[in-house]
Amino acid sequence: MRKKALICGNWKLNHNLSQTKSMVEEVSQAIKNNELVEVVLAPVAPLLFAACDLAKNTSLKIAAQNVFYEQKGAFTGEWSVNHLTELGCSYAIVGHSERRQYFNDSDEGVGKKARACLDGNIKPIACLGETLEQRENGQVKKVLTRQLGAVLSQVKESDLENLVIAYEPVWAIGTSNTATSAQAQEAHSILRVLIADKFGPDRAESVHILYGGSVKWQNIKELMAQKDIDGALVGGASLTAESFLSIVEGSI
Ligand code: G2H
Repeated sequence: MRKKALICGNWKLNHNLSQTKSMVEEVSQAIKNNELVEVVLAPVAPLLFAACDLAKNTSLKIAAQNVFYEQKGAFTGEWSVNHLTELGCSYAIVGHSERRQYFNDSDEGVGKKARACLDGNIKPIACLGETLEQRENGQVKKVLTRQLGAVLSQVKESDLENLVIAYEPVWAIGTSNTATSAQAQEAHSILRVLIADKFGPDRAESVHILYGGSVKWQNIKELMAQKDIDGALVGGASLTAESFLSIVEGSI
């Protein structure tokens, strides 16, 4: 049986307090009878408190867009997994390509963030994916192996059902160049096999592997029809309730 689809809206640096509140209310209301999709929204960090408060007692889950791997100490500007747990977050995105590109997130750091999440009952959504140059140089498998290896080195077999991987080819992010469903499936299959090589095929099936990169209502059905695509990480098209909900609907 196919596992429950997971659709996460990554708002990046968008939406103020009132926009966040009204979208959390509208989305949580709209999905209240939907048991087929795990629906997650990731607002900016300062608004997580408000979002978690409004989403509690609903089936909508809230994600942080980032988290640090240390629990406390002299790390100005950071927040820990414990803070996310206290707020009522369920997920944290780690290693998004924008974090890797602009804030120097490293493979090793992403692995440590995933470990910290798993230790604190926050499900990590660990992002990875190749650049256009790497794709054109035939390095997709090599890059995915390196990036996923850094995460899997921190993961135990018992963590797998709480681990989410998001394949986001950098060349498809915010560009309207969605990967074709065949390109996405090929990459997801590489990732599934890498997980199976370490933990066995049955256990590899329990990991959600999301696709991200210009997902919209027009392409979600075809993406979700692929064997190894279990959901989507949605940026631009998650910014209005109407657009995001049409993707949630289309994922079923
Ligand atoms: C990739 C994605 C969300 P978009 O960054 O993580 O954004 O859907 O705008 O390409």
